[in-house]
Amino acid sequence: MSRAEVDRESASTGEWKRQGNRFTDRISRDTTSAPGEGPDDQGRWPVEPGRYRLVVSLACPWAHRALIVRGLLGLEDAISLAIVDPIRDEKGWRFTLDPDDRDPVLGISYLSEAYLGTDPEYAGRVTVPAIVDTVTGRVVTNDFPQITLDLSTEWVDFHRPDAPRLIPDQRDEMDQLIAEIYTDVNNGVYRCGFAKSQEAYEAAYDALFARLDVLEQRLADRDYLLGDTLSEVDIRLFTTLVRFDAVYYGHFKCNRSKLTELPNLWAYARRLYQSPGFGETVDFDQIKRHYYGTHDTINPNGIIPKGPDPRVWTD
Ligand SMILES: N[C@@H](CCC(=O)N[C@@H](CS)C(=O)NCC(=O)O)C(=O)O
Repeated sequence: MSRAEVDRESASTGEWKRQGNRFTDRISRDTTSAPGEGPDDQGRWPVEPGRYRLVVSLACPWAHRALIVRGLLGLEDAISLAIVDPIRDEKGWRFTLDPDDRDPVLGISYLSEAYLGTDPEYAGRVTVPAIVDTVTGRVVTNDFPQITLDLSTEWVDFHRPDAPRLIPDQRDEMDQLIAEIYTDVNNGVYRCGFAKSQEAYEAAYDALFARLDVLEQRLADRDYLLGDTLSEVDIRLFTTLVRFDAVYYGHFKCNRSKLTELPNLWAYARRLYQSPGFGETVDFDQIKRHYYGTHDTINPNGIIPKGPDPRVWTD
Protein backbone atom coordinates (compact mmCIF):
# COMPACT_ATOMS: atom_id res chain seq x y z
CA MET A 1 0.00 0.00 0.00
CA SER A 2 1.57 3.27 -1.13
CA ARG A 3 1.44 6.57 0.76
CA ALA A 4 -1.09 7.86 -1.80
CA GLU A 5 -3.33 4.82 -1.28
CA VAL A 6 -3.19 5.11 2.52
CA ASP A 7 -3.99 8.83 2.19
CA ARG A 8 -6.91 8.15 -0.13
CA GLU A 9 -8.42 5.70 2.39
CA SER A 10 -7.81 7.86 5.47
CA ALA A 11 -10.34 10.04 7.28
CA SER A 12 -9.35 13.52 8.49
CA THR A 13 -9.04 12.02 11.99
CA GLY A 14 -6.19 9.81 10.79
CA GLU A 15 -8.38 6.72 10.89
CA TRP A 16 -7.87 4.26 8.01
CA LYS A 17 -11.06 3.22 6.19
CA ARG A 18 -10.89 0.26 3.82
CA GLN A 19 -12.14 0.82 0.26
CA GLY A 20 -15.39 -0.90 -0.78
CA ASN A 21 -15.49 -3.99 -2.98
CA ARG A 22 -16.02 -3.00 -6.61
CA PHE A 23 -17.20 -6.31 -8.07
CA THR A 24 -20.11 -7.86 -6.22
CA ASP A 25 -21.68 -10.25 -8.72
CA ARG A 26 -22.38 -13.72 -7.36
CA ILE A 27 -22.15 -17.24 -8.67
CA SER A 28 -25.56 -18.55 -7.71
CA ARG A 29 -27.79 -21.58 -7.96
CA ASP A 30 -30.70 -19.16 -8.46
CA THR A 31 -29.45 -17.49 -11.64
CA THR A 32 -31.70 -17.36 -14.70
CA SER A 33 -28.60 -17.58 -16.93
CA ALA A 34 -27.87 -20.88 -18.65
CA PRO A 35 -24.44 -22.58 -18.41
CA GLY A 36 -21.87 -20.74 -20.48
CA GLU A 37 -23.77 -17.46 -20.26
CA GLY A 38 -22.84 -14.32 -18.36
CA PRO A 39 -24.65 -12.84 -15.39
CA ASP A 40 -28.42 -12.38 -15.30
CA ASP A 41 -30.01 -9.00 -14.68
CA GLN A 42 -29.33 -9.38 -10.94
CA GLY A 43 -25.63 -10.07 -11.41
CA ARG A 44 -25.91 -13.81 -10.79
CA TRP A 45 -23.64 -16.16 -12.74
CA PRO A 46 -24.29 -19.88 -13.25
CA VAL A 47 -22.61 -22.43 -11.01
CA GLU A 48 -20.32 -24.37 -13.36
CA PRO A 49 -17.42 -26.57 -12.31
CA GLY A 50 -14.24 -25.77 -14.23
CA ARG A 51 -15.40 -22.32 -15.31
CA TYR A 52 -14.13 -19.94 -12.62
CA ARG A 53 -10.67 -19.15 -11.31
CA LEU A 54 -10.00 -18.05 -7.75
CA VAL A 55 -7.06 -15.64 -7.63
CA VAL A 56 -5.27 -15.44 -4.28
CA SER A 57 -2.11 -14.24 -2.66
CA LEU A 58 -0.88 -16.64 0.01
CA ALA A 59 0.11 -13.54 1.99
CA CYS A 60 -3.38 -12.07 2.17
CA PRO A 61 -5.67 -12.97 5.09
CA TRP A 62 -8.86 -12.28 3.10
CA ALA A 63 -7.73 -14.50 0.23
CA HIS A 64 -6.46 -17.09 2.70
CA ARG A 65 -10.02 -17.57 3.97
CA ALA A 66 -11.21 -18.50 0.49
CA LEU A 67 -8.31 -20.90 0.02
CA ILE A 68 -9.11 -22.72 3.27
CA VAL A 69 -12.86 -22.90 2.61
CA ARG A 70 -12.33 -24.14 -0.97
CA GLY A 71 -10.08 -26.92 0.36
CA LEU A 72 -12.28 -27.93 3.31
CA LEU A 73 -15.31 -28.19 1.03
CA GLY A 74 -13.40 -30.18 -1.59
CA LEU A 75 -13.90 -27.64 -4.37
CA GLU A 76 -10.36 -27.89 -5.79
CA ASP A 77 -11.55 -29.56 -9.01
CA ALA A 78 -14.59 -27.32 -9.39
CA ILE A 79 -12.83 -23.95 -8.97
CA SER A 80 -9.24 -23.61 -10.16
CA LEU A 81 -6.62 -21.60 -8.30
CA ALA A 82 -4.19 -18.89 -9.37
CA ILE A 83 -1.51 -17.67 -6.94
CA VAL A 84 0.05 -14.26 -7.42
CA ASP A 85 3.55 -13.20 -6.38
CA PRO A 86 3.50 -11.84 -2.80
CA ILE A 87 5.45 -8.80 -3.97
CA ARG A 88 3.42 -6.33 -6.04
CA ASP A 89 5.16 -3.95 -8.40
CA GLU A 90 3.81 -0.57 -9.54
CA LYS A 91 1.18 -2.38 -11.65
CA GLY A 92 0.01 -4.47 -8.73
CA TRP A 93 -0.44 -8.22 -8.29
CA ARG A 94 1.48 -10.18 -10.91
CA PHE A 95 1.67 -13.78 -12.04
CA THR A 96 5.45 -14.03 -11.77
CA LEU A 97 5.28 -17.40 -10.00
CA ASP A 98 3.97 -18.93 -13.26
CA PRO A 99 5.94 -19.91 -16.38
CA ASP A 100 6.54 -16.87 -18.64
CA ASP A 101 5.14 -14.67 -15.83
CA ARG A 102 1.62 -15.31 -17.08
CA ASP A 103 -1.37 -17.09 -15.58
CA PRO A 104 -1.67 -20.23 -17.73
CA VAL A 105 -5.48 -20.21 -17.76
CA LEU A 106 -6.35 -16.51 -17.92
CA GLY A 107 -3.35 -15.64 -20.09
CA ILE A 108 -2.68 -12.41 -18.21
CA SER A 109 0.45 -11.13 -16.48
CA TYR A 110 -1.25 -8.79 -14.00
CA LEU A 111 -4.54 -9.13 -12.15
CA SER A 112 -5.19 -5.51 -13.11
CA GLU A 113 -5.70 -6.68 -16.71
CA ALA A 114 -8.81 -8.57 -15.60
CA TYR A 115 -10.02 -5.64 -13.47
CA LEU A 116 -9.56 -3.11 -16.26
CA GLY A 117 -10.95 -5.51 -18.85
CA THR A 118 -14.11 -5.66 -16.74
CA ASP A 119 -14.24 -1.97 -15.81
CA PRO A 120 -11.91 0.25 -17.87
CA GLU A 121 -12.61 3.16 -15.47
CA TYR A 122 -11.55 1.23 -12.35
CA ALA A 123 -9.21 3.43 -10.29
CA GLY A 124 -9.16 1.69 -6.89
CA ARG A 125 -6.69 -0.83 -5.54
CA VAL A 126 -6.66 -4.14 -7.41
CA THR A 127 -7.27 -6.69 -4.68
CA VAL A 128 -7.28 -10.39 -3.95
CA PRO A 129 -9.22 -12.55 -3.51
CA ALA A 130 -10.99 -12.25 -6.84
CA ILE A 131 -12.97 -14.78 -8.85
CA VAL A 132 -12.45 -14.43 -12.58
CA ASP A 133 -14.59 -16.00 -15.30
CA THR A 134 -12.35 -18.02 -17.63
CA VAL A 135 -14.87 -17.75 -20.51
CA THR A 136 -14.96 -13.94 -20.72
CA GLY A 137 -11.96 -12.97 -18.57
CA ARG A 138 -14.26 -10.75 -16.49
CA VAL A 139 -13.95 -10.32 -12.74
CA VAL A 140 -17.09 -11.81 -11.21
CA THR A 141 -16.39 -10.73 -7.64
CA ASN A 142 -13.77 -9.33 -5.28
CA ASP A 143 -16.34 -9.24 -2.50
CA PHE A 144 -14.27 -11.24 -0.03
CA PRO A 145 -16.88 -11.72 2.74
CA GLN A 146 -19.45 -13.06 0.27
CA ILE A 147 -17.03 -15.30 -1.64
CA THR A 148 -16.57 -17.80 1.20
CA LEU A 149 -20.25 -17.85 2.15
CA ASP A 150 -21.19 -18.63 -1.45
CA LEU A 151 -18.68 -21.49 -1.62
CA SER A 152 -20.70 -23.04 1.22
CA THR A 153 -24.22 -22.31 -0.01
CA GLU A 154 -24.09 -22.14 -3.82
CA TRP A 155 -21.55 -24.87 -4.63
CA VAL A 156 -23.10 -27.50 -2.38
CA ASP A 157 -23.63 -29.96 -5.27
CA PHE A 158 -19.86 -30.11 -5.73
CA HIS A 159 -18.79 -30.41 -2.10
CA ARG A 160 -16.89 -33.51 -1.00
CA PRO A 161 -19.20 -36.03 0.70
CA ASP A 162 -17.78 -35.39 4.18
CA ALA A 163 -17.46 -31.62 3.82
CA PRO A 164 -17.94 -29.63 7.04
CA ARG A 165 -21.07 -27.53 7.37
CA LEU A 166 -19.44 -24.13 7.82
CA ILE A 167 -22.67 -22.16 8.07
CA PRO A 168 -24.40 -23.48 11.17
CA ASP A 169 -27.93 -23.18 12.49
CA GLN A 170 -26.74 -20.45 14.89
CA ARG A 171 -26.47 -18.11 11.93
CA ASP A 172 -27.40 -14.94 13.84
CA GLU A 173 -24.86 -15.68 16.55
CA MET A 174 -22.22 -16.36 13.91
CA ASP A 175 -23.02 -13.18 11.97
CA GLN A 176 -22.74 -11.12 15.14
CA LEU A 177 -19.34 -12.63 15.92
CA ILE A 178 -18.22 -12.18 12.32
CA ALA A 179 -19.09 -8.47 12.48
CA GLU A 180 -17.31 -7.90 15.80
CA ILE A 181 -14.24 -9.85 14.74
CA TYR A 182 -14.10 -8.09 11.37
CA THR A 183 -14.21 -4.60 12.87
CA ASP A 184 -11.93 -5.09 15.84
CA VAL A 185 -9.61 -7.91 14.79
CA ASN A 186 -9.47 -8.76 11.05
CA ASN A 187 -9.64 -5.12 9.97
CA GLY A 188 -8.61 -3.84 13.39
CA VAL A 189 -4.98 -4.84 12.89
CA TYR A 190 -4.94 -2.84 9.63
CA ARG A 191 -6.54 0.12 11.42
CA CYS A 192 -3.65 -0.02 13.89
CA GLY A 193 -1.05 -0.37 11.16
CA PHE A 194 -2.31 2.29 8.78
CA ALA A 195 -3.48 4.85 11.37
CA LYS A 196 -2.12 8.31 10.67
CA SER A 197 -2.79 9.82 14.09
CA GLN A 198 -1.89 8.68 17.60
CA GLU A 199 -5.57 8.83 18.63
CA ALA A 200 -6.71 6.67 15.71
CA TYR A 201 -3.97 4.13 16.41
CA GLU A 202 -4.73 3.92 20.13
CA ALA A 203 -8.47 3.58 19.53
CA ALA A 204 -7.88 0.70 17.10
CA TYR A 205 -5.34 -0.91 19.46
CA ASP A 206 -7.68 -0.71 22.45
CA ALA A 207 -10.59 -2.17 20.48
CA LEU A 208 -8.38 -4.96 19.11
CA PHE A 209 -7.13 -6.13 22.50
CA ALA A 210 -10.50 -5.66 24.20
CA ARG A 211 -11.99 -7.98 21.57
CA LEU A 212 -9.15 -10.49 21.85
CA ASP A 213 -9.69 -10.56 25.62
CA VAL A 214 -13.38 -11.34 25.08
CA LEU A 215 -12.50 -14.10 22.62
CA GLU A 216 -9.88 -15.46 25.03
CA GLN A 217 -12.62 -15.82 27.67
CA ARG A 218 -15.06 -17.31 25.17
CA LEU A 219 -12.60 -20.04 24.25
CA ALA A 220 -12.06 -21.04 27.90
CA ASP A 221 -14.78 -23.70 27.70
CA ARG A 222 -15.12 -24.53 24.00
CA ASP A 223 -13.04 -25.80 21.11
CA TYR A 224 -14.53 -23.50 18.46
CA LEU A 225 -16.09 -20.05 18.59
CA LEU A 226 -19.61 -21.44 18.33
CA GLY A 227 -19.07 -24.49 20.51
CA ASP A 228 -18.19 -27.98 19.39
CA THR A 229 -17.95 -27.58 15.64
CA LEU A 230 -15.93 -25.60 13.17
CA SER A 231 -17.72 -22.80 11.31
CA GLU A 232 -16.95 -19.95 8.91
CA VAL A 233 -16.15 -17.54 11.74
CA ASP A 234 -13.31 -19.77 12.97
CA ILE A 235 -11.68 -19.58 9.56
CA ARG A 236 -12.05 -15.80 9.52
CA LEU A 237 -10.38 -15.48 12.91
CA PHE A 238 -7.67 -18.02 12.11
CA THR A 239 -6.24 -16.16 9.11
CA THR A 240 -5.64 -13.10 11.29
CA LEU A 241 -4.32 -15.05 14.28
CA VAL A 242 -1.81 -17.01 12.21
CA ARG A 243 -0.26 -13.71 11.01
CA PHE A 244 -0.34 -12.05 14.43
CA ASP A 245 3.08 -12.68 15.92
CA ALA A 246 4.88 -12.87 12.57
CA VAL A 247 3.51 -9.57 11.25
CA TYR A 248 0.86 -7.62 13.13
CA TYR A 249 2.61 -7.58 16.51
CA GLY A 250 5.59 -5.67 15.15
CA HIS A 251 4.78 -4.31 11.71
CA PHE A 252 1.31 -3.00 12.65
CA LYS A 253 2.27 -2.14 16.27
CA CYS A 254 -0.29 -4.55 17.80
CA ASN A 255 2.09 -5.23 20.64
CA ARG A 256 0.22 -5.43 23.94
CA SER A 257 0.37 -9.22 23.83
CA LYS A 258 1.65 -11.83 21.44
CA LEU A 259 -0.78 -14.54 20.39
CA THR A 260 1.42 -17.01 22.23
CA GLU A 261 0.72 -15.03 25.46
CA LEU A 262 -3.06 -15.54 25.21
CA PRO A 263 -3.33 -19.19 26.24
CA ASN A 264 -6.81 -20.09 25.00
CA LEU A 265 -6.47 -18.26 21.70
CA TRP A 266 -3.02 -19.71 21.17
CA ALA A 267 -4.17 -23.28 21.87
CA TYR A 268 -7.17 -22.75 19.56
CA ALA A 269 -5.12 -21.29 16.70
CA ARG A 270 -2.49 -23.99 17.02
CA ARG A 271 -5.14 -26.72 17.06
CA LEU A 272 -6.65 -25.30 13.86
CA TYR A 273 -3.19 -25.01 12.28
CA GLN A 274 -2.66 -28.70 12.93
CA SER A 275 -6.07 -29.69 11.50
CA PRO A 276 -6.30 -30.87 7.88
CA GLY A 277 -6.86 -27.97 5.50
CA PHE A 278 -5.24 -25.25 7.62
CA GLY A 279 -1.49 -25.52 8.25
CA GLU A 280 -0.69 -26.58 4.70
CA THR A 281 -2.20 -23.33 3.41
CA VAL A 282 0.06 -21.12 5.56
CA ASP A 283 3.20 -19.76 3.90
CA PHE A 284 5.08 -17.64 6.46
CA ASP A 285 7.77 -16.74 3.96
CA GLN A 286 5.30 -15.19 1.52
CA ILE A 287 3.35 -13.57 4.37
CA LYS A 288 6.42 -11.84 5.79
CA ARG A 289 7.87 -10.86 2.41
CA HIS A 290 4.56 -9.30 1.40
CA TYR A 291 3.88 -7.19 4.49
CA TYR A 292 7.41 -6.12 5.38
CA GLY A 293 8.49 -5.82 1.77
CA THR A 294 5.63 -3.81 0.27
CA HIS A 295 4.38 -1.37 2.90
CA ASP A 296 7.07 1.21 2.41
CA THR A 297 5.12 3.84 4.37
CA ILE A 298 5.63 1.85 7.56
CA ASN A 299 8.77 -0.17 6.78
CA PRO A 300 10.72 1.99 4.34
CA ASN A 301 13.86 -0.15 4.23
CA GLY A 302 11.93 -3.35 3.60
CA ILE A 303 13.90 -5.37 6.15
CA ILE A 304 12.18 -8.69 6.78
CA PRO A 305 12.51 -9.97 10.36
CA LYS A 306 13.97 -13.44 10.76
CA GLY A 307 11.64 -14.49 13.58
CA PRO A 308 9.50 -15.79 15.04
CA ASP A 309 10.37 -19.45 14.69
CA PRO A 310 7.43 -21.09 12.84
CA ARG A 311 8.11 -24.39 14.59
CA VAL A 312 6.06 -23.13 17.56
CA TRP A 313 3.00 -24.01 15.44
CA THR A 314 3.92 -27.67 15.16
CA ASP A 315 6.50 -28.82 17.71
N1 LIG B 1 -11.18 -6.22 -1.30
C1 LIG B 1 -10.82 -5.68 -0.03
C2 LIG B 1 -9.97 -6.61 0.81
C3 LIG B 1 -8.96 -7.44 0.13
C4 LIG B 1 -7.60 -6.82 0.30
O1 LIG B 1 -7.41 -5.77 0.93
N2 LIG B 1 -6.62 -7.50 -0.25
C5 LIG B 1 -5.27 -6.97 -0.22
C6 LIG B 1 -4.25 -8.01 0.12
S1 LIG B 1 -4.39 -8.53 1.80
C7 LIG B 1 -4.91 -6.46 -1.59
O2 LIG B 1 -5.19 -7.11 -2.56
N3 LIG B 1 -4.27 -5.30 -1.64
C8 LIG B 1 -3.85 -4.71 -2.87
C9 LIG B 1 -3.36 -3.32 -2.69
O3 LIG B 1 -3.34 -2.83 -1.55
O4 LIG B 1 -3.00 -2.71 -3.69
C10 LIG B 1 -10.27 -4.28 -0.16
O5 LIG B 1 -10.47 -3.72 -1.22
O6 LIG B 1 -9.70 -3.71 0.76
